[in-house]
Amino acid sequence: MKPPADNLAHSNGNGRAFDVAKVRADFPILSTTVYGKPLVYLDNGATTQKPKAVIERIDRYYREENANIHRGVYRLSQVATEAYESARRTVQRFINAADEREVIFTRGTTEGINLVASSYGRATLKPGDEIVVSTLEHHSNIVPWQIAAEATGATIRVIPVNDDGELLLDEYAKLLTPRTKIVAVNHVSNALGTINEVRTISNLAHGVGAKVLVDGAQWVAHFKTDVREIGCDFYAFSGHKLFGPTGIGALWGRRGLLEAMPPFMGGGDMIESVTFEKTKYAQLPNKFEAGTPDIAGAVGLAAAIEYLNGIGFDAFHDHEQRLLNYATDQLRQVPGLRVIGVAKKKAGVVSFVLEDPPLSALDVGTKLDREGVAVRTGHHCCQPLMDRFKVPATVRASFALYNTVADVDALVAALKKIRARADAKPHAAVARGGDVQFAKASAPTPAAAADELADVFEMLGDRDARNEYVLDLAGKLPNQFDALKRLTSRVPGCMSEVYLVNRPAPGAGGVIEFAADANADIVRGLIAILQKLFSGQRASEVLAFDVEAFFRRIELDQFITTQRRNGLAGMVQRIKSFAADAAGRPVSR
Ligand code: 7TS
Repeated sequence: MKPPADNLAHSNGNGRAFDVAKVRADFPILSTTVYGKPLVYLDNGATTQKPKAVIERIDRYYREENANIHRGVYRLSQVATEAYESARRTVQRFINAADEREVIFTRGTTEGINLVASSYGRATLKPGDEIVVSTLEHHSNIVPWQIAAEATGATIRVIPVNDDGELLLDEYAKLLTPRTKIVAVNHVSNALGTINEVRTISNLAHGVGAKVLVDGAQWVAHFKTDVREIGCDFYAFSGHKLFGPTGIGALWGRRGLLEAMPPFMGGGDMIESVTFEKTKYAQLPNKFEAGTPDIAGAVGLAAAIEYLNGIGFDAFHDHEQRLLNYATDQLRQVPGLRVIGVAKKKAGVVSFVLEDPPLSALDVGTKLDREGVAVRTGHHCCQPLMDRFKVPATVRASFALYNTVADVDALVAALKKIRARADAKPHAAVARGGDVQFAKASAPTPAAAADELADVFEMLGDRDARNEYVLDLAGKLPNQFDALKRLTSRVPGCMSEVYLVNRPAPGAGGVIEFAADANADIVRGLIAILQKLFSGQRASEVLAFDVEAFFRRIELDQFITTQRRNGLAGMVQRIKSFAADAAGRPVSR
């Protein structure tokens, strides 16, 4: 496929020229470098970058307009109030809401959904009622409903997807009955990019009297939003995925519904009068905005919307679709790459895995980072969807209006390089069937092993050198993933697959050994570190060793994320439990 010429100004077919270079110049971060390489930012699904117009507007707000709102009689408070309320009207127009009072400022999509699940859900749901969500949902459109269901006795039903990642609307129609009270679906799937038929979904739900919440987190930055045209009852989105600041978002709801709903949170600014006998709540929208809101955030969000309006959605729609098609086509040229989610209607998101032989998403993401390419790896807060596609994680590139063909080329070139290097690398000995290799002691005690490791870390000094060392340890760990997978269950808490078995060391009383493997190199390196510390050591010493203190000592948090730490904690827990059994003691946590 010939690369589309989107680095140059071109007409989008609607007669409006879209000049991506000009747009890029509005975003200061896009001209920065990482590891000396130009930043290729392809994680817009997680958050978008901010144009100068937004950064400068927030700056101006704090320099010239800051005061608390809705309460001061003085001039500055009136200026701040007007900036905040004018932002509400900007959002109202942006989503074509009928009334500005229908726009509630929230911290983001998550809070908007929680507001509805908690207030509307708990006030209306009864035992036997049903909430319909889809397989494509982000955890933030699943868990709040589970909490509401638990509190009320309602149950959750799930719309299935086909192998392309499209919702099965026939199956959805069959789920709808008079018991259905709420349908909650996203407009665009963050993990796969599928665009959902929210208008049809709303119509069908209304046919059985259910209310509909649409999670617009991944839609609003890419397509025009019209809540009245969709016909839903609630619509939630986040400012930070729309080129605005973090910590601000909006929930739109039909006025009648919002008026009937109880408050979500209590506090200042949401009341009309308070006595110890009876408190009267304020009118919309204040009823749902307890406490001092993120005023600067709302002002920044309005600046982001105005910035986008200045460009026009029509102007960059074709650009994003062209990038999506080009990326999908180019990525398929990478050996062993499989795209997950090939819906007919998609936003600019490509999720993929590398197979034959598999490379873990985590390792691919880490290596892409070294090339300056920022992508998201993991389950994308969509674990049920990952289960549906039988993958633990994917690598996801997600585009915004400022991305270019050159960004796609950089991603694809880096992936080809990663693939070629992995294929060329000799693998450590592979254990078969029963002959799992257990590690012997690396030092007389865990404390002595810890001192040795700490010395190496100190000598290596910087984060990069330490990272290399951990990857080097990974390279030396025997490759026994399949054998261990057959022997034992997965260690919980880790995004990559980790298998770990313990045994009493043959011959030596009270000594334990363990073997483990994972499908991500960095995790294999961590396994090697744990083996150096604990394998071949006395169970009582393993139990007594303060592993958290050791992790702090080697500053492990410098190069491992919280999620990897959860996995590490899962491994430590399994080793310590076994040591406790071997020593005949309860495990202390
Ligand atoms: N709904 C969808 C569809 C999302 O993609 C996200 C965030 C949320 C809700 C939650 O938004 P928040 O602003 O309240 O956090 N999605 C992602 C993502 O795909 N990668 O990081 C965050």
